[in-house]
Amino acid sequence: MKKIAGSVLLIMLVASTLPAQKPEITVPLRFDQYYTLDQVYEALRALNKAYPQLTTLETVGKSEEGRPVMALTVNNPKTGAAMDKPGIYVDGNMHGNEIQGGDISLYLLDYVLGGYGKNPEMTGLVDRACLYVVPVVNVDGRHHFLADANSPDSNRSLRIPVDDDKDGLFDEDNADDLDGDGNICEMRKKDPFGAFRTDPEDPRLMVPVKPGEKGEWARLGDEGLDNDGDGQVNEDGPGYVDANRTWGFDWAPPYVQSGSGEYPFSGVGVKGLAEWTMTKTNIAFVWSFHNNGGMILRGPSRKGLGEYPPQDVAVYDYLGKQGERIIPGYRYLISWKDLYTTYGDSGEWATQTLGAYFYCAEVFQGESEAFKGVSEKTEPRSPREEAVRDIFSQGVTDRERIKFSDNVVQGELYKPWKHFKHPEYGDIEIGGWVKLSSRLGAPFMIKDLVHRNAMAVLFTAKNVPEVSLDVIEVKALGGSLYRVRTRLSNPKAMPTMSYLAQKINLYPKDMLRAGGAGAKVVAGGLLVDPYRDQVVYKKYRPELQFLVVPGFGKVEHEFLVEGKGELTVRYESRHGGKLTKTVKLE
Ligand SMILES: [Ca+2]
Ligand SMILES: [Ca+2]
Ligand SMILES: [Ca+2]
Ligand SMILES: [Ca+2]
Ligand SMILES: [Zn+2]
Repeated sequence: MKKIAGSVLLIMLVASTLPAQKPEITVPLRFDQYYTLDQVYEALRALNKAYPQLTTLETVGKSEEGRPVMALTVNNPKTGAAMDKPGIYVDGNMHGNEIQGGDISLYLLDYVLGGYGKNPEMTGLVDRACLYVVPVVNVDGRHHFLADANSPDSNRSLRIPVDDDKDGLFDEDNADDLDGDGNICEMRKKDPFGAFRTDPEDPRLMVPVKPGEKGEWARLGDEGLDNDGDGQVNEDGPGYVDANRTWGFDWAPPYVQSGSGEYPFSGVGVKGLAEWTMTKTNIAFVWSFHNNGGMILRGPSRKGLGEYPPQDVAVYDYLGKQGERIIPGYRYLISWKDLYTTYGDSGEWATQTLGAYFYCAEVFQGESEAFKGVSEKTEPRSPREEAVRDIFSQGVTDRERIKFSDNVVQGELYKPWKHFKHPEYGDIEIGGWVKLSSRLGAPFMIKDLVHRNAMAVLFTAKNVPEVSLDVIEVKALGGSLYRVRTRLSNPKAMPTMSYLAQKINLYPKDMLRAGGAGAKVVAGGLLVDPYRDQVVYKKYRPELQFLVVPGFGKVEHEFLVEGKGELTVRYESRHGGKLTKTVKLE
């Protein structure tokens, strides 16, 4: 007895000297598990603490349940103010269950900041551009998805009560975790008239009965009870206001677009985020991360909005095709055409009101859970067929996925069917895919997913405009008259203003001003042909020229200046930054 008591005491002493149960989050971050919401906050604080000169951490809004929506801005103030540089904005987890975007955002931050001063590509990017990252938009959603019992598809909404079945009660009948395992799985009941029978290949799966075949199982839907006794089971869960259908451009009421909310920006966290984003007029490119299907989607989000100008499509195509190479298996597609129509989504809002380019990435593909050897691969179908079947993991059968679960993650993705005494249905079975499955890759696959998606972001980030201003000629024309020619060039894919923003006249174009204390611009205009000295002169105020610097291109101007001394040429652009050059008139 004495000896046992002594060893217990020793264990207690050792335990008390061990570090606290909750490990502190340290930089560099790890990506071997999905971060909980609290860990996302902790990781952002850790990044801010590790790189205080390069980062600003802000709360841009508060959710329905009072949780902060946080943004980390990466900018090097030594090379200029954030607003004077092209901006790249990244967000994730707008849908509560689509958590990977949070982890991709953290990875991107960790990678860029960790590479600063070590990797010349990252140093160069941070020094010339500004990165806005909001890892988790639907903060309540991420919290509840991971903390509560859910299925892979549940808990998408903002926490705004909505009476889905219009019975006067709000959110009165959510799914119920009957067996208390933290997952909302599926219910089934033995029934010779059921529409399903046991899969002869794998008895855990079911296949539909063919005409004339005897049934075996009735599928009863998500695990749960009729909480309000209205005869329906799980008919009114939390919400539903969809954070990605409530933005203020091309919004439509719920009878047109389900989940849009009672009015645009009815979610307080999303509204706060939108207000903050609207002040960041330097944002040239926006990425929003969702799951799933392995897609890089561009707009328009609705056919009726019309195709974007061809020069913008060329930018999207160039970046999107590179994205397909960086993330093998992903497809660059058009959202309304290849997926579905949406109203009031964040992408069209960013495109049409911020004048940014936009991609929505639907990360994770069912193919990554295929269970086939090289020699078992079927011939690829046409790209269009491949694209369609891949959406929502249709490319891999449940027979393959369950073998993947069995053999690659030792059964962790699927709960075998187990008997349960249901108060309404009687003897039933509960089983099926668990919460962290289906749309969410197993933890061992997280690193590959977050890395490749972050690298696709970086390719676009490196292609925001990088404008140089050069005075290419100062020529004395006799008397006190000088001919001054300037060149604005941009070796990157994106122009300094999208062609859509130009088309809809969204905001003033870039400005180029020339002037000096003793010098007056008497004529000025676009140099359309430097070889033949062809200039299109601007009639009024020739000292101020409006222009756009195209991607992979240049724009040249000519000023006729009268006077002496110095001439200063200043360039100012929302997406192209600010530049100044001074020359002597001689
Ligand atoms: Ca209701
Ligand atoms: Ca509801
Ligand atoms: Ca009910
Ligand atoms: Ca229920
Ligand atoms: Zn989504």
